Amino acid sequence: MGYTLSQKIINAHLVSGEPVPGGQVALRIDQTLTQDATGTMAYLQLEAMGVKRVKTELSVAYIDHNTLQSGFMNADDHRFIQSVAKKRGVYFSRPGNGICHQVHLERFGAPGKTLLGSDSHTPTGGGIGMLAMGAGGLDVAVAMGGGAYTIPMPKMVRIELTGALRPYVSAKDVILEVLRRLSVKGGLGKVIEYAGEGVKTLSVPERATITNMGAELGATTSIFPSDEVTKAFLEAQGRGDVYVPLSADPDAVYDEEYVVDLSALEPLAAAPHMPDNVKKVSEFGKIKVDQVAIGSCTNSSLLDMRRVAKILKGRTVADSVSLVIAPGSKQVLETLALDGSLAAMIDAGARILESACGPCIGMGQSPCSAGVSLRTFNRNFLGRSGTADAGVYLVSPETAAVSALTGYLTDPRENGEPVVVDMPDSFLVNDNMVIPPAPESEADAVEIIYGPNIKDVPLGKALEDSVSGEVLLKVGDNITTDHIMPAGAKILPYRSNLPHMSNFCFEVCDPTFPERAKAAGGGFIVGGENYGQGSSREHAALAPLYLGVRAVIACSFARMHKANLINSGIIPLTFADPADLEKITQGDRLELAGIRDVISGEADSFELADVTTGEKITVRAELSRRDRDLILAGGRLNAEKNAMAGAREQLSAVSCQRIADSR
Ligand code: MIC
Ligand code: SF4
Repeated sequence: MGYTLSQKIINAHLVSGEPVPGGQVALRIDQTLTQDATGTMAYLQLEAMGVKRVKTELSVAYIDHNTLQSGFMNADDHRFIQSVAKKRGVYFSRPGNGICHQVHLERFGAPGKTLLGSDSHTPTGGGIGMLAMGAGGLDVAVAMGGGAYTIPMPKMVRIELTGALRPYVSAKDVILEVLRRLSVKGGLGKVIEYAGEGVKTLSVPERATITNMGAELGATTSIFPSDEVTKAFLEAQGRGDVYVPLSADPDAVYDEEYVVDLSALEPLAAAPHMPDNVKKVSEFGKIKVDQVAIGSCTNSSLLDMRRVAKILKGRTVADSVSLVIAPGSKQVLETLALDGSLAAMIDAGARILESACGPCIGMGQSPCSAGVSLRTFNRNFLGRSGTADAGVYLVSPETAAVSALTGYLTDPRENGEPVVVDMPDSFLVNDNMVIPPAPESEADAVEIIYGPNIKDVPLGKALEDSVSGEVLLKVGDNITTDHIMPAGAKILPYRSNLPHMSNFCFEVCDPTFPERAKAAGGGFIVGGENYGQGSSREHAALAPLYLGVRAVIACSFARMHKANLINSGIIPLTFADPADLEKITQGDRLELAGIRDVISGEADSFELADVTTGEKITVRAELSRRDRDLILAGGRLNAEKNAMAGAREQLSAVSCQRIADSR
């Protein structure tokens, strides 16, 4: 029996574990990336672990999320990251150089390598045949220190692509179609491999759009083969030397298989407020549009931008529409400036934003009240745009550009003549915005600079014999990390200040949650299916930890959030019978009697007592031995404290220093 493409990469990086269904695999990580919103925490943790120099083949710190810099906080965080990067051996991609995933694909990614990023859209690298996964900052910090990354061995899904896309139908429509079929939880515990004749009709940026939004399927990662198209892309980036051909064996066995006929696809859109709420654009009727936003790590490549420019050229954006465009990288933006595309965009009335995440994470450009915003982004979760009652539709760049001109959600095929753009044989390469680390011999002299906004990483406490408390919040299915720990211009600046940030925990669901949690001295959260889907942000576990949450009981969990809860020492429990969710009401008092013994042992199912109703509910601890040990210790930072050379001493020394500095 042959191997799938991801099984081959997993086998080549296996440190320990059994790569069989139900097993866990610890993988050697070749490359890491961080972005600034998760990076400060990751580097604080790296410092806490006492890692003198990163041990990966390549680690890059990007600044792309918090680039508004309203107030000193973000600028301080960036200076901190830059100083750690220089000292510890990490390349530093300066603000303005672009969105981490776009830049990494262009300048650093390599087929067959493993990449771990503190951002859920790290699987963008699957577009060039990398096994690229998102993780919480602590897991990335451990990988930088040379530690393995452990995941449940994923199931294998093959999506065979046939045919070729027709004009005005785009890679975004491919992944929207996959989301329509599989849903936002359809990829849980799975790797999605693309294969078939249709693959070679797709360029690398198109493949990357598809693997990028595999995050919205909840997949561990998504991957394309590395072939002649990959080779040409890497050569055009001046990096042909990293090319290796890679594909699945013809007799590889998959757990699930699907076929997507590219030639049968039509332009699609995901309606508010979930990326799988997908219909054909032509089926939506006449929806008036207030804002169009083009960019994000999903759709900001040169290919996307040139298509947009061509559609806009010589025309004017509709009176009622605000069109914003953020090209994904300096390379893309500079090329557009030189080839006249930028002029065409500006001339049509587009507002050009810097190469960064920007509106995708609510950093500006929030739509008007009850506004309709068409976005080429990957997430349309409630409130993420910064306007609570706005409706965000996820669309392709072609649909976005044509609709910006008409003022209505428009099937781009109505634009007429197909849009044909060329891709360069060689991209404009200038890495002057990437600062290499100091040589190891000079690293001791580099000072790490902390700002007063940077506070301690909260630490969990060792698990007690029994845990009891109130159900502080009960929520439904598909709760995202944007619900749990929202981002946006108001909150994102406090990513290194958990005491302040936690005041906004669950703001979208119930703004009284933080106060109530503090008053109750902590307790439980109860949720439905796919709890914690979306981003990798460990803040969605650290803020509840700070507020005293001891366990989350849900019908099922998203992979990264479950790992972040475990890393924080919060117990993720599932209902043995999901119908039991109905038996618990917010405010009930729950008790996990003898939980320490349960977690110390092997039992995976036991009873939770609802003291208020007298019900006994069977819950499951679907946890490996390693997970259990982390929870017993009160989280990963605690568990690894020996290896971390006095983590807490260092953290408190650092914080004493910071308190002294801020006085
Ligand atoms: C996102 O798209 O939600 C983010 C912001 O990039 C997050 C990371 C974060 O919260 O900092 C992600 O996707 O992991
Ligand atoms: Fe940035 Fe948006 Fe991509 Fe997240 S999804 S990395 S916020 S562009």
